Amino acid sequence: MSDKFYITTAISYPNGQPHIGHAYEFIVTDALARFARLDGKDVFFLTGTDEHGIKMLQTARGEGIEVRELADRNAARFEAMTEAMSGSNDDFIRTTEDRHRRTCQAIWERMATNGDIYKDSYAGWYSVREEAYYDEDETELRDDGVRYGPQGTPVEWMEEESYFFRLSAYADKLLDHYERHPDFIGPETRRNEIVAFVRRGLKDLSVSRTTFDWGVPVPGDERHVMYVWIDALTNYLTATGWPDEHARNRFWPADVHIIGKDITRFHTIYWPAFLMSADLPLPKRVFGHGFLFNKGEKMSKSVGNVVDPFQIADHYGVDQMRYFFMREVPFGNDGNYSHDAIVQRTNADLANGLGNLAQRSLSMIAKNCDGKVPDHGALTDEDEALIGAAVPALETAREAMAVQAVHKALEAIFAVVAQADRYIDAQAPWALRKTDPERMKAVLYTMAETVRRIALMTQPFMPDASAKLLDLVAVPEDARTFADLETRLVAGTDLPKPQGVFPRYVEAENAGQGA
Ligand code: ME8
Repeated sequence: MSDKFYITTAISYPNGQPHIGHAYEFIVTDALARFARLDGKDVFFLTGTDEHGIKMLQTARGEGIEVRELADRNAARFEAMTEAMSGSNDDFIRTTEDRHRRTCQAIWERMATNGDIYKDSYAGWYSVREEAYYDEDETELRDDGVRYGPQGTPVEWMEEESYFFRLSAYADKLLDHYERHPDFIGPETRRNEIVAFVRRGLKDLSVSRTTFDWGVPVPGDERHVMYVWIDALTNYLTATGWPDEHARNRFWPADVHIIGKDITRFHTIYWPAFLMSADLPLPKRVFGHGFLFNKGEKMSKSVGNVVDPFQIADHYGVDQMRYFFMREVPFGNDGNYSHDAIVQRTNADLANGLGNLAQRSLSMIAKNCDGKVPDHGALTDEDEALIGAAVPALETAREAMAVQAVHKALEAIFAVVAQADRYIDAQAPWALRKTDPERMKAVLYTMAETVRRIALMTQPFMPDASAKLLDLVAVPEDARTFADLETRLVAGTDLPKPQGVFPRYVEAENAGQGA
Protein backbone atom coordinates (compact mmCIF):
# COMPACT_ATOMS: atom_id res chain seq x y z
CA MET A 1 0.00 0.00 0.00
CA SER A 2 1.48 3.34 -1.01
CA ASP A 3 1.58 6.33 1.36
CA LYS A 4 -1.57 8.37 1.44
CA PHE A 5 -1.37 12.14 1.03
CA TYR A 6 -4.34 14.40 1.70
CA ILE A 7 -3.94 18.05 0.72
CA THR A 8 -6.47 20.89 0.66
CA THR A 9 -6.82 24.53 -0.27
CA ALA A 10 -9.00 26.86 1.79
CA ILE A 11 -12.56 26.90 0.49
CA SER A 12 -13.37 30.26 -1.10
CA TYR A 13 -16.29 32.56 -0.41
CA PRO A 14 -18.32 32.60 -3.60
CA ASN A 15 -19.73 36.04 -2.85
CA GLY A 16 -17.80 37.27 -5.88
CA GLN A 17 -15.78 35.98 -8.80
CA PRO A 18 -12.53 34.10 -8.24
CA HIS A 19 -9.54 36.43 -8.25
CA ILE A 20 -5.85 35.88 -8.70
CA GLY A 21 -5.28 35.21 -4.97
CA HIS A 22 -7.63 32.23 -5.18
CA ALA A 23 -5.92 31.01 -8.34
CA TYR A 24 -2.51 31.38 -6.70
CA GLU A 25 -3.41 29.21 -3.72
CA PHE A 26 -5.04 26.64 -5.99
CA ILE A 27 -2.10 26.45 -8.41
CA VAL A 28 0.50 25.87 -5.72
CA THR A 29 -1.65 23.26 -3.99
CA ASP A 30 -2.18 21.56 -7.34
CA ALA A 31 1.58 21.40 -7.91
CA LEU A 32 2.09 19.88 -4.46
CA ALA A 33 -0.63 17.29 -5.15
CA ARG A 34 0.77 16.42 -8.58
CA PHE A 35 4.28 16.11 -7.19
CA ALA A 36 3.10 13.62 -4.57
CA ARG A 37 1.21 11.59 -7.21
CA LEU A 38 4.28 11.41 -9.45
CA ASP A 39 6.19 10.25 -6.41
CA GLY A 40 3.83 7.28 -6.15
CA LYS A 41 1.64 8.52 -3.30
CA ASP A 42 -2.06 7.82 -2.91
CA VAL A 43 -3.27 11.43 -3.18
CA PHE A 44 -6.54 13.12 -2.34
CA PHE A 45 -6.64 16.82 -3.30
CA LEU A 46 -9.66 18.82 -2.16
CA THR A 47 -10.87 22.33 -2.95
CA GLY A 48 -14.29 23.98 -2.95
CA THR A 49 -16.51 26.83 -1.82
CA ASP A 50 -17.63 28.18 1.58
CA GLU A 51 -21.21 29.20 0.91
CA HIS A 52 -22.90 29.99 4.22
CA GLY A 53 -22.70 33.02 6.49
CA ILE A 54 -23.96 36.54 6.64
CA LYS A 55 -21.58 37.87 4.00
CA MET A 56 -23.20 35.69 1.34
CA LEU A 57 -26.66 36.82 2.46
CA GLN A 58 -25.72 40.48 2.30
CA THR A 59 -24.17 40.17 -1.14
CA ALA A 60 -27.26 38.36 -2.45
CA ARG A 61 -29.51 41.03 -0.97
CA GLY A 62 -27.37 43.73 -2.56
CA GLU A 63 -27.74 42.06 -5.95
CA GLY A 64 -31.44 41.47 -5.39
CA ILE A 65 -31.18 37.69 -5.85
CA GLU A 66 -31.69 34.61 -3.71
CA VAL A 67 -28.61 33.57 -1.79
CA ARG A 68 -28.76 30.08 -3.28
CA GLU A 69 -28.71 31.57 -6.75
CA LEU A 70 -25.64 33.63 -5.85
CA ALA A 71 -23.92 30.54 -4.44
CA ASP A 72 -24.75 28.41 -7.49
CA ARG A 73 -23.63 31.02 -9.96
CA ASN A 74 -20.31 31.82 -8.33
CA ALA A 75 -19.48 28.28 -7.20
CA ALA A 76 -19.72 27.34 -10.89
CA ARG A 77 -17.13 30.04 -11.66
CA PHE A 78 -14.80 28.68 -8.97
CA GLU A 79 -15.18 25.21 -10.36
CA ALA A 80 -14.49 26.51 -13.87
CA MET A 81 -11.36 28.16 -12.50
CA THR A 82 -9.97 24.82 -11.36
CA GLU A 83 -10.17 23.66 -14.97
CA ALA A 84 -8.81 26.86 -16.43
CA MET A 85 -5.77 26.47 -14.14
CA SER A 86 -5.24 22.85 -15.32
CA GLY A 87 -6.15 21.65 -11.84
CA SER A 88 -6.08 18.02 -10.76
CA ASN A 89 -8.33 18.22 -7.68
CA ASP A 90 -10.08 14.95 -6.83
CA ASP A 91 -13.18 16.59 -5.39
CA PHE A 92 -14.86 19.99 -5.23
CA ILE A 93 -16.86 20.48 -2.06
CA ARG A 94 -19.69 22.97 -1.60
CA THR A 95 -20.70 23.59 2.00
CA THR A 96 -24.37 23.69 0.96
CA GLU A 97 -24.29 19.98 0.06
CA ASP A 98 -26.20 17.43 2.15
CA ARG A 99 -23.07 15.39 2.86
CA HIS A 100 -21.61 18.43 4.56
CA ARG A 101 -24.59 19.18 6.79
CA ARG A 102 -24.36 15.64 8.08
CA THR A 103 -20.67 15.91 9.00
CA CYS A 104 -21.11 19.34 10.63
CA GLN A 105 -23.92 18.06 12.81
CA ALA A 106 -21.94 14.97 13.76
CA ILE A 107 -18.86 16.94 14.84
CA TRP A 108 -21.08 19.37 16.77
CA GLU A 109 -22.69 16.48 18.62
CA ARG A 110 -19.31 15.06 19.52
CA MET A 111 -18.16 18.41 20.92
CA ALA A 112 -21.41 18.80 22.83
CA THR A 113 -21.18 15.29 24.27
CA ASN A 114 -17.69 16.11 25.42
CA GLY A 115 -19.10 19.06 27.42
CA ASP A 116 -17.47 21.77 25.28
CA ILE A 117 -20.65 23.49 24.06
CA TYR A 118 -22.92 25.63 26.27
CA LYS A 119 -25.58 28.30 25.73
CA ASP A 120 -25.17 31.96 26.76
CA SER A 121 -25.71 35.36 25.21
CA TYR A 122 -23.23 37.25 23.16
CA ALA A 123 -22.50 40.90 22.53
CA GLY A 124 -19.52 42.24 20.65
CA TRP A 125 -18.08 43.93 17.60
CA TYR A 126 -18.63 41.78 14.53
CA SER A 127 -16.83 42.00 11.20
CA VAL A 128 -19.18 40.74 8.53
CA ARG A 129 -16.40 40.67 6.00
CA GLU A 130 -14.29 38.32 8.15
CA GLU A 131 -17.22 36.62 9.91
CA ALA A 132 -15.46 37.19 13.24
CA TYR A 133 -16.13 38.90 16.57
CA TYR A 134 -13.63 41.27 18.18
CA ASP A 135 -13.21 42.81 21.62
CA GLU A 136 -13.66 46.54 21.86
CA ASP A 137 -9.94 47.07 22.53
CA GLU A 138 -9.09 45.28 19.28
CA THR A 139 -11.18 47.78 17.31
CA GLU A 140 -10.61 51.41 16.41
CA LEU A 141 -13.05 54.22 15.71
CA ARG A 142 -11.62 56.18 12.80
CA ASP A 143 -12.18 59.71 11.51
CA ASP A 144 -14.76 58.48 9.01
CA GLY A 145 -17.02 57.60 11.96
CA VAL A 146 -16.70 53.88 11.22
CA ARG A 147 -15.25 51.38 13.70
CA TYR A 148 -12.68 48.96 12.28
CA GLY A 149 -11.34 45.59 13.44
CA PRO A 150 -7.65 44.64 13.63
CA GLN A 151 -7.55 43.52 9.98
CA GLY A 152 -8.98 46.87 8.84
CA THR A 153 -12.52 45.77 8.02
CA PRO A 154 -15.61 47.57 9.44
CA VAL A 155 -17.21 46.06 12.53
CA GLU A 156 -20.74 46.47 13.89
CA TRP A 157 -22.29 45.88 17.31
CA MET A 158 -24.17 42.57 17.59
CA GLU A 159 -26.05 40.95 20.44
CA GLU A 160 -27.61 37.53 20.34
CA GLU A 161 -28.26 34.32 22.21
CA SER A 162 -25.54 31.97 21.24
CA TYR A 163 -23.93 28.64 21.84
CA PHE A 164 -20.32 28.80 22.93
CA PHE A 165 -17.39 26.50 22.42
CA ARG A 166 -15.09 26.14 25.43
CA LEU A 167 -11.99 27.30 23.55
CA SER A 168 -10.44 28.63 26.78
CA ALA A 169 -9.98 25.04 27.93
CA TYR A 170 -7.73 24.28 24.94
CA ALA A 171 -4.96 26.89 25.22
CA ASP A 172 -2.55 24.62 27.09
CA LYS A 173 -3.38 21.61 24.98
CA LEU A 174 -2.74 23.63 21.83
CA LEU A 175 0.57 24.99 23.15
CA ASP A 176 1.57 21.48 24.03
CA HIS A 177 0.67 20.32 20.54
CA TYR A 178 2.69 23.13 18.88
CA GLU A 179 5.61 22.22 21.11
CA ARG A 180 5.50 18.53 20.33
CA HIS A 181 4.86 19.06 16.60
CA PRO A 182 7.17 21.86 15.53
CA ASP A 183 6.08 21.36 11.89
CA PHE A 184 2.39 21.83 12.63
CA ILE A 185 2.42 25.46 11.49
CA GLY A 186 4.46 26.81 8.60
CA PRO A 187 6.18 29.03 7.80
CA GLU A 188 8.11 29.61 11.03
CA THR A 189 7.08 33.28 11.34
CA ARG A 190 3.41 32.30 11.31
CA ARG A 191 4.08 29.66 13.94
CA ASN A 192 5.72 32.17 16.27
CA GLU A 193 2.78 34.58 15.92
CA ILE A 194 0.28 31.88 16.81
CA VAL A 195 2.25 30.56 19.77
CA ALA A 196 2.54 34.10 21.18
CA PHE A 197 -1.17 34.67 20.64
CA VAL A 198 -2.27 31.47 22.38
CA ARG A 199 0.15 32.11 25.28
CA ARG A 200 -1.91 35.20 26.10
CA GLY A 201 -4.88 32.88 26.75
CA LEU A 202 -8.01 32.10 24.74
CA LYS A 203 -11.62 33.10 25.27
CA ASP A 204 -14.61 30.90 24.61
CA LEU A 205 -15.96 31.22 21.11
CA SER A 206 -19.49 32.06 20.04
CA VAL A 207 -20.44 29.27 17.65
CA SER A 208 -24.05 29.83 16.62
CA ARG A 209 -26.26 32.57 15.20
CA THR A 210 -29.99 33.23 15.43
CA THR A 211 -30.28 36.40 13.34
CA PHE A 212 -30.36 34.51 10.03
CA ASP A 213 -30.89 30.94 8.88
CA TRP A 214 -28.42 30.59 5.99
CA GLY A 215 -26.27 27.90 7.53
CA VAL A 216 -26.19 24.44 9.06
CA PRO A 217 -28.85 24.07 11.79
CA VAL A 218 -27.60 23.26 15.27
CA PRO A 219 -28.73 19.70 16.06
CA GLY A 220 -31.60 19.79 18.54
CA ASP A 221 -32.07 23.58 18.37
CA GLU A 222 -32.92 24.61 14.85
CA ARG A 223 -33.40 28.29 15.71
CA HIS A 224 -29.62 28.43 15.64
CA VAL A 225 -27.34 27.96 12.69
CA MET A 226 -23.69 27.10 13.24
CA TYR A 227 -21.06 29.81 13.11
CA VAL A 228 -19.76 29.74 9.57
CA TRP A 229 -16.19 28.92 10.61
CA ILE A 230 -17.24 25.63 12.28
CA ASP A 231 -19.11 24.81 9.13
CA ALA A 232 -16.25 25.92 6.86
CA LEU A 233 -13.41 24.12 8.63
CA THR A 234 -15.40 20.90 8.83
CA ASN A 235 -15.38 20.66 5.01
CA TYR A 236 -12.01 18.95 5.22
CA LEU A 237 -13.55 16.14 7.20
CA THR A 238 -16.76 15.93 5.16
CA ALA A 239 -14.84 15.07 2.03
CA THR A 240 -13.35 11.98 3.72
CA GLY A 241 -16.86 10.66 4.38
CA TRP A 242 -16.71 10.98 8.18
CA PRO A 243 -18.66 9.87 10.25
CA ASP A 244 -19.79 7.22 7.76
CA GLU A 245 -17.75 4.37 6.46
CA HIS A 246 -16.30 5.48 3.19
CA ALA A 247 -13.45 4.58 0.85
CA ARG A 248 -11.94 7.97 1.65
CA ASN A 249 -11.82 7.50 5.43
CA ARG A 250 -8.18 6.53 5.04
CA PHE A 251 -7.23 10.08 4.10
CA TRP A 252 -7.99 11.66 7.49
CA PRO A 253 -6.02 13.32 9.08
CA ALA A 254 -5.05 15.74 6.33
CA ASP A 255 -1.34 15.93 5.58
CA VAL A 256 -1.41 19.64 4.86
CA HIS A 257 -3.92 22.47 4.64
CA ILE A 258 -2.70 25.22 2.30
CA ILE A 259 -4.29 28.53 3.28
CA GLY A 260 -3.62 32.27 3.19
CA LYS A 261 -1.96 33.96 6.13
CA ASP A 262 -5.13 35.91 7.04
CA ILE A 263 -6.91 32.72 8.12
CA THR A 264 -4.07 31.07 10.03
CA ARG A 265 -5.74 31.56 13.43
CA PHE A 266 -8.86 29.73 12.35
CA HIS A 267 -6.83 26.78 11.07
CA THR A 268 -4.25 26.52 13.83
CA ILE A 269 -6.33 27.40 16.89
CA TYR A 270 -10.04 26.77 16.28
CA TRP A 271 -9.73 23.79 13.99
CA PRO A 272 -7.34 21.71 16.14
CA ALA A 273 -9.39 22.61 19.25
CA PHE A 274 -12.62 21.41 17.59
CA LEU A 275 -10.92 18.21 16.53
CA MET A 276 -9.43 17.59 19.98
CA SER A 277 -12.88 18.10 21.46
CA ALA A 278 -14.41 15.67 18.97
CA ASP A 279 -11.61 13.22 19.72
CA LEU A 280 -10.40 13.17 16.13
CA PRO A 281 -6.79 13.25 14.86
CA LEU A 282 -5.35 16.65 13.92
CA PRO A 283 -4.03 17.64 10.50
CA LYS A 284 -0.28 17.20 10.30
CA ARG A 285 0.48 20.66 9.01
CA VAL A 286 -1.06 24.01 8.15
CA PHE A 287 0.85 26.30 5.81
CA GLY A 288 -0.14 29.99 5.63
CA HIS A 289 1.06 31.48 2.36
CA GLY A 290 1.49 35.20 1.62
CA PHE A 291 -0.69 37.57 -0.32
CA LEU A 292 -0.42 38.61 -3.93
CA PHE A 293 -0.54 42.28 -4.71
CA ASN A 294 -1.07 44.08 -7.96
CA LYS A 295 2.12 46.12 -8.43
CA GLY A 296 2.38 46.51 -4.67
CA GLU A 297 -1.27 47.45 -4.14
CA LYS A 298 -3.87 45.36 -2.44
CA MET A 299 -6.41 44.19 -5.01
CA SER A 300 -9.89 45.45 -4.30
CA LYS A 301 -13.07 45.92 -6.23
CA SER A 302 -13.23 49.60 -5.32
CA VAL A 303 -9.71 50.31 -6.62
CA GLY A 304 -10.63 48.39 -9.78
CA ASN A 305 -7.33 46.49 -9.90
CA VAL A 306 -8.64 42.98 -9.28
CA VAL A 307 -6.91 40.58 -11.63
CA ASP A 308 -9.07 37.95 -13.33
CA PRO A 309 -7.28 34.57 -13.40
CA PHE A 310 -9.15 33.44 -16.53
CA GLN A 311 -7.82 36.42 -18.45
CA ILE A 312 -4.26 35.89 -17.23
CA ALA A 313 -4.27 32.23 -18.24
CA ASP A 314 -5.73 33.13 -21.59
CA HIS A 315 -3.32 35.96 -22.26
CA TYR A 316 0.01 34.44 -21.17
CA GLY A 317 -0.80 30.72 -21.20
CA VAL A 318 -1.75 28.69 -18.16
CA ASP A 319 1.65 27.03 -17.76
CA GLN A 320 3.37 30.40 -17.98
CA MET A 321 1.06 31.76 -15.31
CA ARG A 322 1.64 28.75 -13.05
CA TYR A 323 5.39 28.96 -13.54
CA PHE A 324 5.49 32.67 -12.82
CA PHE A 325 3.62 32.45 -9.54
CA MET A 326 5.60 29.51 -8.26
CA ARG A 327 9.05 30.66 -9.38
CA GLU A 328 8.76 34.38 -8.71
CA VAL A 329 7.31 34.41 -5.21
CA PRO A 330 9.00 32.46 -2.39
CA PHE A 331 6.00 30.52 -1.07
CA GLY A 332 5.07 31.95 2.31
CA ASN A 333 6.08 35.53 1.41
CA ASP A 334 3.87 38.19 -0.09
CA GLY A 335 4.38 38.67 -3.80
CA ASN A 336 3.67 41.01 -6.63
CA TYR A 337 2.02 40.54 -9.92
CA SER A 338 2.74 42.77 -12.90
CA HIS A 339 2.68 42.43 -16.66
CA ASP A 340 6.39 43.24 -16.97
CA ALA A 341 7.40 40.71 -14.33
CA ILE A 342 5.46 37.86 -15.92
CA VAL A 343 6.75 38.64 -19.42
CA GLN A 344 10.33 38.93 -18.27
CA ARG A 345 10.25 35.78 -16.19
CA THR A 346 8.52 33.56 -18.73
CA ASN A 347 10.50 34.82 -21.72
CA ALA A 348 13.82 34.35 -19.91
CA ASP A 349 13.18 30.99 -18.26
CA LEU A 350 10.66 29.33 -20.56
CA ALA A 351 10.95 30.72 -24.10
CA ASN A 352 14.72 31.34 -24.06
CA GLY A 353 15.49 28.72 -21.42
CA LEU A 354 13.73 25.38 -21.41
CA GLY A 355 11.81 25.94 -24.65
CA ASN A 356 14.87 26.90 -26.64
CA LEU A 357 16.92 24.08 -25.16
CA ALA A 358 14.35 21.50 -26.26
CA GLN A 359 13.76 23.10 -29.63
CA ARG A 360 17.39 23.32 -30.68
CA SER A 361 18.19 19.80 -29.48
CA LEU A 362 15.18 18.18 -31.08
CA SER A 363 15.45 20.03 -34.37
CA MET A 364 19.10 18.96 -34.72
CA ILE A 365 18.01 15.38 -34.08
CA ALA A 366 15.23 15.70 -36.67
CA LYS A 367 17.73 16.98 -39.24
CA ASN A 368 20.76 14.87 -38.49
CA CYS A 369 19.52 11.65 -36.93
CA ASP A 370 16.63 10.70 -39.15
CA GLY A 371 14.08 11.88 -36.57
CA LYS A 372 14.97 9.04 -34.18
CA VAL A 373 16.50 8.93 -30.73
CA PRO A 374 20.21 8.91 -31.75
CA ASP A 375 22.03 5.61 -31.68
CA HIS A 376 24.98 6.73 -29.63
CA GLY A 377 28.27 5.05 -28.84
CA ALA A 378 29.96 5.34 -25.47
CA LEU A 379 28.89 8.32 -23.37
CA THR A 380 31.61 10.48 -21.83
CA ASP A 381 31.86 11.64 -18.24
CA GLU A 382 30.41 15.02 -19.29
CA ASP A 383 27.39 13.29 -20.86
CA GLU A 384 26.81 11.14 -17.80
CA ALA A 385 27.24 14.14 -15.49
CA LEU A 386 24.45 16.01 -17.25
CA ILE A 387 22.11 13.03 -17.43
CA GLY A 388 22.83 12.22 -13.79
CA ALA A 389 22.15 15.80 -12.65
CA ALA A 390 18.42 15.14 -12.57
CA VAL A 391 18.74 12.74 -9.66
CA PRO A 392 20.07 15.17 -7.01
CA ALA A 393 17.83 17.89 -8.51
CA LEU A 394 14.77 15.75 -7.88
CA GLU A 395 15.98 14.97 -4.38
CA THR A 396 16.37 18.69 -3.63
CA ALA A 397 12.95 19.37 -5.14
CA ARG A 398 11.40 16.60 -3.04
CA GLU A 399 12.85 18.03 0.16
CA ALA A 400 11.63 21.49 -0.80
CA MET A 401 8.11 20.27 -1.65
CA ALA A 402 7.88 18.50 1.71
CA VAL A 403 7.99 21.95 3.33
CA GLN A 404 5.99 23.68 0.57
CA ALA A 405 9.05 25.58 -0.73
CA VAL A 406 7.82 25.30 -4.33
CA HIS A 407 10.13 28.11 -5.52
CA LYS A 408 13.15 26.13 -4.30
CA ALA A 409 11.97 23.01 -6.10
CA LEU A 410 11.72 24.96 -9.36
CA GLU A 411 15.09 26.54 -8.75
CA ALA A 412 16.70 23.09 -8.44
CA ILE A 413 15.01 21.82 -11.59
CA PHE A 414 15.91 24.91 -13.62
CA ALA A 415 19.52 24.65 -12.51
CA VAL A 416 19.58 21.51 -14.70
CA VAL A 417 18.31 23.61 -17.64
CA ALA A 418 21.20 26.04 -17.10
CA GLN A 419 23.65 23.15 -16.84
CA ALA A 420 22.29 21.70 -20.11
CA ASP A 421 22.72 25.08 -21.82
CA ARG A 422 26.36 25.20 -20.77
CA TYR A 423 26.84 21.61 -21.90
CA ILE A 424 25.43 22.15 -25.38
CA ASP A 425 27.50 25.32 -25.86
CA ALA A 426 30.65 23.50 -24.76
CA GLN A 427 29.98 20.39 -26.85
CA ALA A 428 28.86 22.38 -29.93
CA PRO A 429 27.15 19.45 -31.69
CA TRP A 430 26.58 21.64 -34.79
CA ALA A 431 30.37 21.70 -35.30
CA LEU A 432 30.69 17.96 -34.69
CA ARG A 433 28.38 17.16 -37.58
CA LYS A 434 31.31 17.28 -40.03
CA THR A 435 34.24 16.52 -37.75
CA ASP A 436 32.89 13.67 -35.60
CA PRO A 437 29.32 12.57 -36.39
CA GLU A 438 29.47 9.68 -33.90
CA ARG A 439 30.28 12.11 -31.10
CA MET A 440 27.48 14.41 -32.31
CA LYS A 441 25.03 11.55 -31.86
CA ALA A 442 26.17 10.95 -28.30
CA VAL A 443 25.75 14.65 -27.51
CA LEU A 444 22.29 14.79 -29.08
CA TYR A 445 21.26 11.63 -27.28
CA THR A 446 22.37 13.23 -24.02
CA MET A 447 20.31 16.29 -24.86
CA ALA A 448 17.15 14.32 -25.68
CA GLU A 449 17.50 12.30 -22.50
CA THR A 450 18.04 15.49 -20.50
CA VAL A 451 14.92 17.05 -21.99
CA ARG A 452 12.99 13.93 -20.96
CA ARG A 453 14.28 14.17 -17.42
CA ILE A 454 13.60 17.85 -17.04
CA ALA A 455 10.09 17.44 -18.47
CA LEU A 456 9.34 14.61 -16.03
CA MET A 457 10.24 16.94 -13.19
CA THR A 458 8.39 20.01 -14.49
CA GLN A 459 5.07 18.13 -14.77
CA PRO A 460 3.68 19.21 -11.38
CA PHE A 461 4.32 22.87 -12.18
CA MET A 462 3.53 23.05 -15.91
CA PRO A 463 1.43 19.97 -16.66
CA ASP A 464 0.36 20.83 -20.21
CA ALA A 465 3.70 22.02 -21.58
CA SER A 466 5.54 19.16 -19.86
CA ALA A 467 3.19 16.65 -21.46
CA LYS A 468 3.96 18.20 -24.86
CA LEU A 469 7.70 17.95 -24.20
CA LEU A 470 7.33 14.32 -23.18
CA ASP A 471 5.33 13.67 -26.35
CA LEU A 472 8.19 15.21 -28.36
CA VAL A 473 10.66 12.69 -26.90
CA ALA A 474 8.13 9.86 -27.41
CA VAL A 475 7.65 8.98 -23.75
CA PRO A 476 4.59 6.73 -23.34
CA GLU A 477 1.87 7.99 -20.99
CA ASP A 478 2.55 5.18 -18.55
CA ALA A 479 6.24 6.02 -18.21
CA ARG A 480 5.95 9.51 -16.80
CA THR A 481 6.37 9.17 -13.03
CA PHE A 482 9.45 10.12 -11.05
CA ALA A 483 10.39 6.45 -10.86
CA ASP A 484 10.91 6.66 -14.63
CA LEU A 485 13.98 8.82 -14.03
CA GLU A 486 15.73 5.51 -13.55
CA THR A 487 15.22 4.51 -17.18
CA ARG A 488 16.62 6.05 -20.35
CA LEU A 489 15.40 6.81 -23.85
CA VAL A 490 15.83 3.87 -26.20
CA ALA A 491 18.01 4.57 -29.24
CA GLY A 492 16.18 4.21 -32.54
CA THR A 493 12.76 5.26 -31.18
CA ASP A 494 10.88 7.42 -33.71
CA LEU A 495 10.35 11.00 -32.60
CA PRO A 496 7.54 13.27 -33.77
CA LYS A 497 8.28 16.46 -35.67
CA PRO A 498 9.66 19.01 -33.19
CA GLN A 499 7.43 21.93 -32.24
CA GLY A 500 7.95 24.96 -30.05
CA VAL A 501 6.39 24.51 -26.62
CA PHE A 502 6.97 27.93 -25.04
CA PRO A 503 6.34 30.74 -27.52
CA ARG A 504 8.09 34.01 -26.77
CA TYR A 505 5.74 36.72 -25.52
CA VAL A 506 5.85 39.64 -27.91
CA GLU A 507 4.20 42.94 -26.99
CA ALA A 508 1.34 43.70 -29.36
CA GLU A 509 2.01 46.93 -31.25
CA ASN A 510 0.66 50.02 -29.53
CA ALA A 511 -0.45 47.96 -26.56
CA GLY A 512 0.70 49.78 -23.44
CA GLN A 513 1.57 47.96 -20.27
CA GLY A 514 -1.98 46.66 -20.05
CA ALA A 515 -3.23 43.29 -18.89
O1 ME8 B 1 -11.09 33.06 3.66
N1 ME8 B 1 -3.40 36.63 -2.35
O2 ME8 B 1 -12.33 32.62 1.77
P1 ME8 B 1 -11.73 33.70 0.75
C1 ME8 B 1 -3.23 35.35 -1.93
N2 ME8 B 1 -13.93 31.06 3.08
N3 ME8 B 1 -4.20 34.64 -1.34
C2 ME8 B 1 -5.38 35.22 -1.16
C3 ME8 B 1 -5.63 36.55 -1.57
C4 ME8 B 1 -4.56 37.27 -2.20
N4 ME8 B 1 -4.67 38.51 -2.64
N5 ME8 B 1 -6.91 36.86 -1.23
C5 ME8 B 1 -7.42 35.74 -0.65
C6 ME8 B 1 -11.99 32.48 3.09
N6 ME8 B 1 -6.53 34.77 -0.60
C7 ME8 B 1 -12.76 31.39 3.80
C8 ME8 B 1 -11.85 30.19 4.01
S1 ME8 B 1 -11.37 27.69 4.80
C9 ME8 B 1 -12.11 26.55 5.79
C10 ME8 B 1 -12.49 29.04 4.70
C11 ME8 B 1 -6.69 33.41 -0.03
O3 ME8 B 1 -12.49 33.49 -0.51
C12 ME8 B 1 -7.17 33.45 1.40
O4 ME8 B 1 -6.10 33.69 2.27
O5 ME8 B 1 -11.70 35.05 1.36
C13 ME8 B 1 -7.77 32.06 1.56
O6 ME8 B 1 -6.80 31.10 1.87
C14 ME8 B 1 -8.35 31.79 0.17
O7 ME8 B 1 -7.73 32.73 -0.73
C15 ME8 B 1 -9.87 31.95 0.12
O8 ME8 B 1 -10.21 33.24 0.56
